[in-house]
Amino acid sequence: MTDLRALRADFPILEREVNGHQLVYLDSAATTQKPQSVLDAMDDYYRFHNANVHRGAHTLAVEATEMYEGARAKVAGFIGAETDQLVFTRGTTTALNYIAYGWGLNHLKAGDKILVTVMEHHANLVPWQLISRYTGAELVYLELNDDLTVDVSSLDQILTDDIAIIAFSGMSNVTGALGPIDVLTDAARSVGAISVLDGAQLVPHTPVDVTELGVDFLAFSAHKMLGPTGIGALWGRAERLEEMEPTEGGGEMINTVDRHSSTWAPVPHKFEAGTPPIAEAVGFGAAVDYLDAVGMDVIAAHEGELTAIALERLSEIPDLTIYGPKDITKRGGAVSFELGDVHPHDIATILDQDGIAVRAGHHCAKPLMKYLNIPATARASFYLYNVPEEVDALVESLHKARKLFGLT
Ligand code: C6P
Repeated sequence: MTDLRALRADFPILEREVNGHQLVYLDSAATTQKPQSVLDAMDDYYRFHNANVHRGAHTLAVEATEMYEGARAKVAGFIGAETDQLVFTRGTTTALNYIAYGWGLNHLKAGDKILVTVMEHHANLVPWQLISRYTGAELVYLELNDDLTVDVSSLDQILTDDIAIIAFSGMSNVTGALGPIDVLTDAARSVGAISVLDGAQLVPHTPVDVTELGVDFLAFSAHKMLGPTGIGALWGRAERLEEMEPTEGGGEMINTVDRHSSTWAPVPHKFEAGTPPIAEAVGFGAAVDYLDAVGMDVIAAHEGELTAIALERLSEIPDLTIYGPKDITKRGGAVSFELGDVHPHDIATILDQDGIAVRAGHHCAKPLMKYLNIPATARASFYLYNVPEEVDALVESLHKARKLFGLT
């Protein structure tokens, strides 16, 4: 398998112990660990260049602005985008809210429909529910196939001119199922709707080029791709960003301000009101540098191999149910499971005693949990720094949990 083992030395936290065991970090879908280069970039910014951006003529202000705008160019380049089509946001959630409020509120009307899928994260559902309330638009759903991929067989009946937005995830944070990106972007185009891709779990794990994707908007978070929390990105087609209203007003985002009205700075600045997260942007830039140096193809292949091993080893454990596609070509590396009738929170607690970090809960995907008729799952998720021995540790600990809970 693609051996990225040497990279582990770049991640200081992987050396620590938890509960007397070497940390086994299998919660990268929640947030990823950070390499030294990201920590150093942010530290260097604060130590030597800290100033506010776009405002001052002094040397530090110029350097800070160059670092902030340089980070924008790096992140845009990472997804094949033009630099001025990349808006820094607080994360995926904020980016999706910007689209919902900035585009949806100004373009939707009663009778319009917003098409989503049952596997969406709340970040790609609740903003649309709010906008539906304000505009009278209606939320409609695509259901799932038996393997928990999105069922697009009913698209022909659902697709009408009333569909104004199709908003969907590139990869489910619960089941790992990949979204039918091509089918849904083609569908959107065929009825004149806009397409919105939640890339929170896609962009960190596979090469993404917006010039090939065909979507109108893409949202993603730095912290899920080796970068810091508090920053993410909204990419949009130039004409869509022009059509979109700013959802926050304040400093930095204006062209002129009179007593009763204002005009906006050009995109992307019209969406970045106030002092932005400058150190975080610098860290985001360092994170995409790191990912680029490893190669997104290499990362995708590594995770695919690791996920295949995990699926095979986990399915050997009696009483264990995996929720998600078994076909590795239809999925990424978020693996949700249940062990008998043991509550997933208890599973996570037992695993933690062995130093293994997994997430348990509804994963902010309650409609999906309801669809699966379960309250929660335990979830292991992988990234470039994970190795097969960590899958072994997970499997061994789950066998222990079975015994502890009297599953024979
Ligand atoms: N999922 C998880 O453990 P933010 O919080 O804004 O960075 O990302 C929100 C988000 C949006 N879409 C998908 C598919 C996601 O997985 C997430 C975040 C984390 O699964 C926290 S719930």
